Amino acid sequence: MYNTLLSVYVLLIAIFVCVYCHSDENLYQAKDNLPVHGPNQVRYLLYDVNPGEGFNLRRDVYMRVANLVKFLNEDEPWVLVLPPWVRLYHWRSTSLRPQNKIPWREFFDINSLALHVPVMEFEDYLKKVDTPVIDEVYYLQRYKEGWSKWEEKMDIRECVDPARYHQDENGNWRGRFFDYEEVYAKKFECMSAQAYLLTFKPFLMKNTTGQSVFLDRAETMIHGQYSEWSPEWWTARRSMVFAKHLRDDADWYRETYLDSNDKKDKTKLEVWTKMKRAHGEAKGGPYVAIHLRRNDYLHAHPKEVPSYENAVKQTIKYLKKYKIKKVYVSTDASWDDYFKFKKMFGSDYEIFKFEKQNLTVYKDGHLSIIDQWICAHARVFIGSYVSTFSFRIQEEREILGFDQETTFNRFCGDDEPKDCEQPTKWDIKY
Ligand SMILES: Nc1nc2c(ncn2[C@@H]2O[C@H](COP(=O)(O)OP(=O)(O)O)[C@@H](O)[C@H]2O)c(=O)[nH]1
Ligand SMILES: *[C@@H]1O[C@H](CO)[C@@H](O)[C@H](O)[C@H]1NC(C)=O
Ligand SMILES: *[C@@H]1O[C@H](CO)[C@@H](O)[C@H](O)[C@H]1NC(C)=O
Ligand SMILES: [Mg+2]
Repeated sequence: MYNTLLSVYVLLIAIFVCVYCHSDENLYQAKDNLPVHGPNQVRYLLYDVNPGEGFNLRRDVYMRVANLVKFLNEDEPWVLVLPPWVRLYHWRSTSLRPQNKIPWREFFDINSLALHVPVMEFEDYLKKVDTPVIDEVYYLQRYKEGWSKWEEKMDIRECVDPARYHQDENGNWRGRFFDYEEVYAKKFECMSAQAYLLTFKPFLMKNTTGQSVFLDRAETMIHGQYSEWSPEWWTARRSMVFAKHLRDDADWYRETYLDSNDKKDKTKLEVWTKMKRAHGEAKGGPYVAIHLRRNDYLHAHPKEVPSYENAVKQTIKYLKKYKIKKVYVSTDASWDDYFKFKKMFGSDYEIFKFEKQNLTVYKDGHLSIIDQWICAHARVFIGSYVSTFSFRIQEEREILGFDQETTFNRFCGDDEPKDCEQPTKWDIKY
């Protein structure tokens, strides 16, 4: 009798707990993720990327550096210091909130990143070190003489490009350092490199001695064997979960305008270390999402960018095939262009684009992420040719478990064949 009662009790508790165990509240808890060694033994890796690069290539560079830090931690405790976001080339909207010195937590879930490697915001690094100093800076660059056959190599060399760093009267090195003017470095070198991320590990362990090392132009470092085809790349990618406040805003929009939520769409998020979906498990919301890249893309890829008329035609083909009436438009076009485009669909379809609903002030990076999250949850997605913005959406859909046919689609340019070459299907690897 007592035993039965007890098991009923246990069952009730289990049910009660499990109502919450799957809720999206606090998927990722803060924990002390720094390596458990004496504070003086921990070393810090900092990095930056060519200022001209956009948001979504930067996300790929993060994966390279994160995996380097992961491999370093197999032998020594290193912490990855997250480079604050500064105003990027595409981030032109002027709002009351300046688009510089943006910490990573505004865009990504730091506790999720920390399940992959130890990470720290730059602000926290500055608090930790007292003096705003970085011990060693290496500016990665090409080989001046070029190359005839590709081989891995790295050498300290004279700077090829005009110096981005200079020595002040005290012998300290000054540079951009994410617009933190007080920050300086003790040592600076240019390093010509043609190398995989793993090759930087022995260099950092043996050739550098400072507690903090900064690799500038980190996009020079390439994935090598840890590319999109590898589980290591996907592990780093899966850890890049968007910040909860942005997921929440995008989810709210899906529910309010697109009749879409995780329960119906079978897109419920779990902690990424436990999440493993088969293709086709996710259904997605009843809308076609398109990423229509404009602006600089019109000049960079004129042959592959469709006219608005043609983009409407191509979208309608998908709407008919999947018997859907709603379109979500993610684009960097102006609102004027968007309204023209929207009209071209006529009255048979409903067209949507995220706009702020209240006093929440979004920066361009926030809006990119909200657009990407909404696209990632659509029944079908159509992207733009070789856009890293589209690629990141496609990966998100791989993580959520969509049928690949609904993910790896792109618009064809007006003069391309109607069945133009579609994007490579990058299989998620666990
Ligand atoms: N909100 C929003 N921004 C976009 C969109 N497409 C491009 N952008 C902006 O333009 C930038 C494109 O640069 P990048 O991320 O490098 O992607 P790529 O140039 O398309 O490979 C993004 O980071 C955004 O700031 C879009 O569909 N929605
Ligand atoms: C790193 O140190 C080794 C051993 O001293 C040396 O051979 C190598 O050239 C150094 N690498 C660089 C990039 O300086
Ligand atoms: C403001 O709008 C966002 C979505 O755009 C929503 O998530 C949030 O709850 C709204 N806040 C208030 C106070 O209405
Ligand atoms: Mg770009």
